[in-house]
Amino acid sequence: MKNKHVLAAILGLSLFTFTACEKDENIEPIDVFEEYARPITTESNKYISKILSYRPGPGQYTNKNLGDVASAEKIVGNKTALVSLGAWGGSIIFTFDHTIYNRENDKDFIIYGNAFSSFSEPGIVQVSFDENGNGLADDTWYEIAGSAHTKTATLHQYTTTYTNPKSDTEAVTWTDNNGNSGSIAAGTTNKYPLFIEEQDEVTYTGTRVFPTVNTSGFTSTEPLEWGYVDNYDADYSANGNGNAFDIDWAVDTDMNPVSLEGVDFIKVYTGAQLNLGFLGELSTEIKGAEDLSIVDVVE
Ligand SMILES: [Ca+2]
Ligand SMILES: [Ca+2]
Ligand SMILES: [Ca+2]
Ligand SMILES: [Ca+2]
Repeated sequence: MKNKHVLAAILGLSLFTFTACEKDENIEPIDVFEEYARPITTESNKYISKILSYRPGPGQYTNKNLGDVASAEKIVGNKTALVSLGAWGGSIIFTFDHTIYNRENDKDFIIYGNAFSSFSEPGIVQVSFDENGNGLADDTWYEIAGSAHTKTATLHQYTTTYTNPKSDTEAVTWTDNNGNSGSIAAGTTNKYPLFIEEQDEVTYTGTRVFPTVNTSGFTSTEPLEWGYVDNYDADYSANGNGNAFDIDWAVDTDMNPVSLEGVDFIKVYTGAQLNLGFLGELSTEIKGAEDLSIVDVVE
């Protein structure tokens, strides 16, 4: 190194260029996945280990049982609790005690909901790898593009702003980035999430899908084909009403597929904005989540 410095002083820029090239050849690029993936061990648990964020939309359960922070915490470590995400855009972010590995040609995790054959409330999934290794979900998010993501009615880069009525008896009103507006029907308590930081209004961002609703007779909602939470799937109806996801379904913001070796963080948000009359607003529920990639390592 010392000699290089002396030579650099003599030869100037041309040698600087030479040493720069030499440097590039000698330094191996960091394999971010190898560096920061949290391995699966015999001690690893297949269920959620921690809730990182719970920011529901307004809703009939919001601020109450099924819609408060305590309810969110209960989905840790099992698949039989229940938390509601409220109206469109309301979300939860959770992690596991290890990285979920992307299994080749196989699904990688299940999220459990409470859908049944005539009633689905599709939630949209996003995944993220802890690429800066700081344990925080502050990395790039990729959305799981389910069957409805390519439908023409689906709204991408969609935002909705909810306003806190600061009243127990007034509806929560909303406006979106398409110039539409609406409200979450009033009840006897304020339906705006009263435990999030934003207490005047909050803006949620994501994709909005449009499940088919039948209002003749008993109100029912049809499941989307595949790729959503709380969305009836006959294959899993006997197994806690889960929906299984393949990390290979993840896309970037331009809907281009991305290649991820594994994910650390999963976000789920309510994917539809629908008033279902006496049933209240459509809201995604989650009972827990389970890593499937763990079976490759731990029997
Ligand atoms: Ca996979
Ligand atoms: Ca991070
Ligand atoms: Ca619901
Ligand atoms: Ca539900």
